[in-house]
Amino acid sequence: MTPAPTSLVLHGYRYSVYLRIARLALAEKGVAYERVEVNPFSPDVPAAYLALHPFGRVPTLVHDGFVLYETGAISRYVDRAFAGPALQPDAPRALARMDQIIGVVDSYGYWPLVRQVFSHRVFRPAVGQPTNESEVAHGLTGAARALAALEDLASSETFLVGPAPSLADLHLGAMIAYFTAAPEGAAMLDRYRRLAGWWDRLKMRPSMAATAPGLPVTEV
Ligand SMILES: N[C@@H](CCC(=O)N[C@@H](CS)C(=O)NCC(=O)O)C(=O)O
Repeated sequence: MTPAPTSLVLHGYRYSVYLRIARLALAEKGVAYERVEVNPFSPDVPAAYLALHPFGRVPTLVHDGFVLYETGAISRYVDRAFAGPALQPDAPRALARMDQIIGVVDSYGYWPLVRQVFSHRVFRPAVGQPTNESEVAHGLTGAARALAALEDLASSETFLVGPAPSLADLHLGAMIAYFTAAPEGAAMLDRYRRLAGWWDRLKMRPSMAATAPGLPVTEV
């Protein structure tokens, strides 16, 4: 019997770092999918999307009717459900380190790196909104703390937890791409030797180019 065709749909906002993490996982696995644009910051998020994601955030993946939200769950599912290079190490300690780095990035990195430094220094000016310098300053303080912890956790191998890219690289990479778009962010990353070398390697991967969101040139 011929297997039923697979439907794989990723809902998300083009400028979302979390959407990009899911897209990076799909790109690294070489999996084709359909994208549906949803802006979670708009006042009228469609009811059909809120039925998929009760918190109204992005992304959400729908695979043959199986609905999954939370980026960490999506990227781990993509890694397990599809063929392609493994994005999670087998060794318990390397896997624990990967999970730890993802947790640190979500809990202590996202807000200062993305929502404070990138949003206020890069995104908001690009869409004609005012920058709050105190958000940038607080973001730089928080970012320094997060990057110092991540510098300590990063392996001395090619990628964050070993010789091959893992979900930790994709999680942090999506955020560092935005953070280093701010001049202060790029200067700060240079002070962390391991992370700076890691980023020089990671940013050259085809998956990074394939998922680059670009920057808005008009108001969103
Ligand atoms: N814990 C969520 C976080 C996702 C998230 O915060 N996405 C942002 C965009 S990068 C969002 O939807 N923000 C909408 C809002 O804050 O209202 C996940 O891992 O998927």
